[in-house]
Amino acid sequence: MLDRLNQLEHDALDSLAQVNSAEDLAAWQASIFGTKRSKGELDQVLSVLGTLGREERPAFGRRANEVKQALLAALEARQSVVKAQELERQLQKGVLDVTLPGTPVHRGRLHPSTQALRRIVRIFAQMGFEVYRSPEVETDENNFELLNMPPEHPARDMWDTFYTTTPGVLLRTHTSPGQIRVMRERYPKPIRVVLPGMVYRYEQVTARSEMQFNQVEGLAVGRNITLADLKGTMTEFARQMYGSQQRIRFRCSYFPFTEPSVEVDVYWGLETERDRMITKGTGWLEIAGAGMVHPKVLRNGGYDPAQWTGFAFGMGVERTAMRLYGINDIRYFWSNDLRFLEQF
Ligand code: FA5
Repeated sequence: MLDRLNQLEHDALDSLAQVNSAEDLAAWQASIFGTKRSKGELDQVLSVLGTLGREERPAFGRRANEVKQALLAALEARQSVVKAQELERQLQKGVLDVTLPGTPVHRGRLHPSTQALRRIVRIFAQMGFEVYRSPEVETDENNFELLNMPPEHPARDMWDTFYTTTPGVLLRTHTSPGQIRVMRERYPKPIRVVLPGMVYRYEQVTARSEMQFNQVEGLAVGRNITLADLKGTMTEFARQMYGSQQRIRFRCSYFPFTEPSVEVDVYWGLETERDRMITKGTGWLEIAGAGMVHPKVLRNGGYDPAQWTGFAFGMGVERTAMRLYGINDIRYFWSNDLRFLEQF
């Protein structure tokens, strides 16, 4: 019986030495060790164990184990040889061209609104404005009341508002409530901050208006700040953002929280029907509302209007980006179309 084992080992090692491919290797393994469905040669030899006499069994068992281990070790060694051979063959055939570029990994990038917002903030940072973060979910008090719009004030109609189910809590319609937060925190120091972030309005969406958009609020409070400072700041901003060729204008306007109030427009052009829609037929695109901080608002922030003055502005980030990149429909920003997003 031991002879049969020895013979099996000898023959199996012999045939293994002839194996040169992964398929042949698998076939060899199945023939010796068997598969789920069929017995291998080793099993067949081992099946005689039951027929052996008591004295023969230990020696046979020990030897059978040795043979099994030897064959497994040989299989493993052959596997690495065959693998190396296969790689060598593929290289010879030129199947694997290691100089080919790999599968490209799609890299994300910043959203055009974020890019524009950062650009705006960078320009103001150069002029000494520091970034101040304020929340998107606000109180009615900060968003309206302390900005000189008591309940039932008709000016509230300028901002159609998303209210939450908690009374007195809403999604901010503009970044201006941040003015109150900064003033209350910083009093009695002079202030020069910008407040960037998303705002929400229950509005009809058109080529020039969205339901959600970013604003950058600016606030400067000091001892001798005048409208000339506001004008100079906005003019310098436009020069840095668009270059000195860009025409801008200041138009009289009304906001309950500034006095006097202006609107800042950039020249867009008036050639196509789309230009007419975007600029309301004027050729000018409004990018910001602004003005001198209303005395009541200064007081609500803790600053005595007899001693302090200030200017504020609220700039639309997507509008500003529209002019910068020549985007003629604001709806592209949130429509999540890669053909648009990948251009930035
Ligand atoms: C305001 O929101 C005032 N809080 C601005 C302000 C701040 C005035 C500080 C005075 C002092 P207005 O609603 O006009 O104002 O919006 C300001 C800017 O946001 C607009 O000039 C425009 O650029 C942008 N904007 C307004 N509505 C939309 C909209 N629906 N979609 C996209 N951008 C908008």
